[in-house]
Amino acid sequence: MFDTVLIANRGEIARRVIRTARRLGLRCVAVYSEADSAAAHVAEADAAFCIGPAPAAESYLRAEAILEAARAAGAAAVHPGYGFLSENAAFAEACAGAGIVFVGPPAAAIRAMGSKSEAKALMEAAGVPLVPGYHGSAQEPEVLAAEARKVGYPLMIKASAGGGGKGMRVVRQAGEFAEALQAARREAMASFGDEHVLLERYLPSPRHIELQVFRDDHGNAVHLFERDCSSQRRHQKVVEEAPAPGLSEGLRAAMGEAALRAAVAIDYRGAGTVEFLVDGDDFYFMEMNTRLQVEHPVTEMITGYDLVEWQLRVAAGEPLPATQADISANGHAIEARLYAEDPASGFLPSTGELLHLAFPEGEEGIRVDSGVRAGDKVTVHYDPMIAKVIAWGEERAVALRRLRRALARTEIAGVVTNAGFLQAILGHTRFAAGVVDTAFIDQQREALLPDGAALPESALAAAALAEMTWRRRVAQAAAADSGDPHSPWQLTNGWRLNSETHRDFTFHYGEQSLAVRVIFGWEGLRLGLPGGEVSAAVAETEDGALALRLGDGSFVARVLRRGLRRWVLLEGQSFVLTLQDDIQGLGGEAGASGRVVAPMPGKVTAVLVQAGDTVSEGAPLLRLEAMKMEHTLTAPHDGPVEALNCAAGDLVEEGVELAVVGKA
Ligand code: MV4
Repeated sequence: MFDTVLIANRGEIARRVIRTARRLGLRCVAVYSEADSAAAHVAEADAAFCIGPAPAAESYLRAEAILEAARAAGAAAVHPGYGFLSENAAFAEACAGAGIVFVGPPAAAIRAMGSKSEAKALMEAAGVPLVPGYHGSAQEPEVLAAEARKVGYPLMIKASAGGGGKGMRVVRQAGEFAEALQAARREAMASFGDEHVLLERYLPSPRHIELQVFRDDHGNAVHLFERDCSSQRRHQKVVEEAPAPGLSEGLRAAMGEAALRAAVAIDYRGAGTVEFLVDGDDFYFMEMNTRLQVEHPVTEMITGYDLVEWQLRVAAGEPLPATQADISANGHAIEARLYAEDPASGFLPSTGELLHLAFPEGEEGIRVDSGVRAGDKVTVHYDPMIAKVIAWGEERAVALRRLRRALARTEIAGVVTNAGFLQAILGHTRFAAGVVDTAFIDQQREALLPDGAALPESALAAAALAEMTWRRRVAQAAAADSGDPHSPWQLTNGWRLNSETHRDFTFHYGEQSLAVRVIFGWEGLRLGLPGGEVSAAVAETEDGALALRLGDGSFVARVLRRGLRRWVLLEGQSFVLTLQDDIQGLGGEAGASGRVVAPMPGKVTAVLVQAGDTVSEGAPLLRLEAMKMEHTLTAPHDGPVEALNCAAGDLVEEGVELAVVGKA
């Protein structure tokens, strides 16, 4: 085994590889971009090398910089993780050229699977079933049209160099073929620089079932059963599980054998995945991924093996740790991928700082693989996956319940996530019944997408009570500082003033404006909510959450604040509210320094002053459109506008300094 391994990746998979390498006693070397200098994978490594600026093309994709780091660190092996350089044959070759072991298959095996047409020809020769179609080298439109007639309709045109659905076209009838061919070719050329296509009979709603295979240098080859990854959205996997529900033993065995034939045919080494389309009792080779996959934990949970350990052992020339007869599947595992993306706005990635991040720890049958910690930023530079939450159970229904509960106990503030979408998938009757195919998510869009429903009153109440609690704490601290023992803020028994008092808050949620009155009554707190008045109580828990009572119901929520935004975490969901306030009232940051910062990400719609103007306190400086509202940012005090760092039309991040007002 090697002494030192370099992990040519970041985030969740870099941490995952470090975990196993460390357990095996290896020294772990990380590489990182300038944006990742404070990332978890860097902190956890024994040594780390910066390999360039944030864009992946200038850092994680720079083979030369990574090999230089490997040489400098004395690494004997490079683990590429998934994505980035993991399926780059030239990188695998460059590692070999530098005398460093690439933890993955030989370059030739990567190349063999890189072209769909050539892969299909190899698989056909190896006796692996293919979707009937044409994958020849002749590409003249007349030849393809004649082949299309043989395949029959509906059919699919696929870019040979493609993957992930790019350059794919469904053709329903012969009359549409010529035009679809042109379009598919254009797309293939633009995406891959290669206009070669193949034709296949179209399967309207197949399942995506993939086999985990492993092969060593000693002629041993095994499979570790299948994963069902049919729950995909735009070719992005969302939920994966092992084993595939309802798959017959006959089909499972046949697919396992076919996957091994595929691995042997290309003289494969290490971990690989053979993807199949399954249609009833038929299965067809789709493609082979020559790397460890994101969803490998479900296989680990049902087999009990550590696949990263297997990868490292095989790369070091050791034989596979188990034979096919040793390997059995135990129970069921389901994985859900938590992404920083907003289902309500077409799944746009959501960037920002993770203000709070907590996963259920140490629960039976639960595993969480995450690449980030609270305080880290989700940026536009990398994949927005926050974590994989994986649950195991003796029975599928148990794994499913455990996963749903684990997601409900996951708390994420600072970015919008797909947690609600995941719960909707996992809670769908078809998912529970285990009859999901690749058309499921599209077909069930309506049922799975958030309906933009009203904010739960409990979330609004939590926001108001958190605000009250926070302001009281600030005021108490101020009173304590002032040393006035008679200040009402010194009272520790609540708010016993001479008469009932109240405090009004207005929050914005989407398009809605919601008023809440917190009433400090003789008999205790009451809340005036849109639905009426209700008695209330609030206490802080040890870990900073709020234990709340509303009428007869009790619940726990957590409220995080950033500028005027409030993240209310409740039952695994997060609600983003904006407190209506005069923005200069935010004071804190702006007040003393004269800095005027964006209280939330948004668009500057107007700049009302010029640098050098003299303004007085409260004078409007800029307008910012954010969270669907327009805010006026005002001068924190009298003085000259010393800096103006934005122009109308600019998109600004939260916390960015927009202007500075100097002292008069
Ligand atoms: C297909 C198909 C139906 N018939 N091929 C999509 C990604 C690419 N790697 C293969 N894909 C498909 N190929 C034939 N002949 C349907 C899909 C497909 C799909 C496959 C797996 C998982 C999700 C999918 C979603 C839409 C379409």
